[in-house]
Amino acid sequence: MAESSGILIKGGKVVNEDSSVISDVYIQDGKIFEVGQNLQVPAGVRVIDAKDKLVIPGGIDTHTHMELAFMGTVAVDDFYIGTKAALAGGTTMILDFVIPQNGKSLLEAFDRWRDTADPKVCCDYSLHVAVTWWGEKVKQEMETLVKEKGINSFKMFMAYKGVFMLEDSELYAAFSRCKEIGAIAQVHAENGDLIAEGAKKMLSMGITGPEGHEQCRPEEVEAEATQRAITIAHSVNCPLYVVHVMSKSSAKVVSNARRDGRVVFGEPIAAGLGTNGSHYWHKDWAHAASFVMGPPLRPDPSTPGYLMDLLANDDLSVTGTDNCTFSICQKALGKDDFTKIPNGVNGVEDRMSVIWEKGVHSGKMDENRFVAVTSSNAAKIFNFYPQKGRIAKGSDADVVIWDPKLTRKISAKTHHQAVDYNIFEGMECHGVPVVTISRGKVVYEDGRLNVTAGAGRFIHRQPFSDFVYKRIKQRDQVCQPVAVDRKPYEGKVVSI
Ligand code: URQ
Ligand code: ZN
Ligand code: ZN
Repeated sequence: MAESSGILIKGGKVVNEDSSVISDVYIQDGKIFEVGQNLQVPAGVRVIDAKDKLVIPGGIDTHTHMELAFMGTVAVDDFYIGTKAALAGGTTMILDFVIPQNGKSLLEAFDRWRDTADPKVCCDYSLHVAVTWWGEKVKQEMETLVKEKGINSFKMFMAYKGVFMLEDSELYAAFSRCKEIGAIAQVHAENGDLIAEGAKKMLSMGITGPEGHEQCRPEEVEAEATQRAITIAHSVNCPLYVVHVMSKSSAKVVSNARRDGRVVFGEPIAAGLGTNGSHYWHKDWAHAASFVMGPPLRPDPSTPGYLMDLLANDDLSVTGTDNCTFSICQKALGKDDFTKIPNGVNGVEDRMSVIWEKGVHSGKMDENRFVAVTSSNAAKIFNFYPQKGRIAKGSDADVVIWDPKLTRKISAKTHHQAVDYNIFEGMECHGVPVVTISRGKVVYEDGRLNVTAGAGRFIHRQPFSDFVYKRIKQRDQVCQPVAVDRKPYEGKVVSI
């Protein structure tokens, strides 16, 4: 329950994606009640001094997989621990994924995910739905999910052959359906056929370690699929969202497409912005395996800086984490065969600090762009802005008091996640949340969490987000191909 007595955040610098101003923020009944100078508030209101601190919209993580059953086991960060850790890191909303088994009902899977998550989440959340197979039933259920369940995003996999992967003709049909119902199409962009062949080749050469994982699916396998998805989406005039952009090659494909006017958004994740794939060659198997995810982190050490540069200048748009965590004993399912290492890494607790350190403290972006890429753009793309993603009168009171000068050292020894390692182990980050407020309740302060399982709400989203669909609609009006009006040909025709 949101605190009924109000909170006054005094003297901080309120940072939105488009402006920074020293201002008080008055919170009442879970909402931002007023933003302004020297606010007068009723007696009994708790006052939090935010002098020399930033007051930012709570982070929105666009991409998590809490307690996902995958590759023979279940991700250890569940909806309770995962959202608790998110709040400790300054993230106040996650967007997770419903992933139906091939051939199974999307609606039934959605209801199962809701039943699992609702009693456990400590912060607000929403769900994307994966289209893991194609048929008339899927087409119908996509419309029901949009019209009745508040879904406006669907993820199609171009990888995981034989498990989740769709063929191009199915992608064409699924994207067409997304366009009809006003949803955004998301893709896991890797060529699943090449991955399957590459993995067989690695294993046949006796390469069974994590170094085989990256080498069997190099950057061009990701970039090729990214280009293919963009081409298919553009052919049906459907907006596209490329999840976990992990390489320079695929990031270039996204930025070139945006420059060509395509409606496409690229989502780098904390892992790709904060570390790289050289760890796959680490001599310690457990260390190397802990970085295994798909698409892989890239060994080119210039990748994190390059992705951050593109994120800073809006070639890439928004950040998630793909938090899908398997402890070492689970990763060990693949100790003799890298294709059996459950794919996924951590990030949900550390995303905001990693991006502040590598993005803002490095001088690549300013505080306003930081808010855009960690919060506002997610709310705009998935159509719940400014309910979230902004410090403004009437918005949800998901607020973080951020200390840009404070530093913290990331470690599995101190993190709140369930997973027993941290891919950012030892990283010193400027930019630390000192207070996290979730729908008007202080849930994190002085390094201590005060959360309630089930306190989070499911956020319904409407289709046809203006931020995504305005150009699409304009093109539907003015860019339709038309037949040429000409006299019929009356000349000779060869006989066959
Ligand atoms: O592919 C995904 O996004 C899910 C299955 C998480 N695992 C991963 O390695 N990215
Ligand atoms: Zn994926
Ligand atoms: Zn994912």
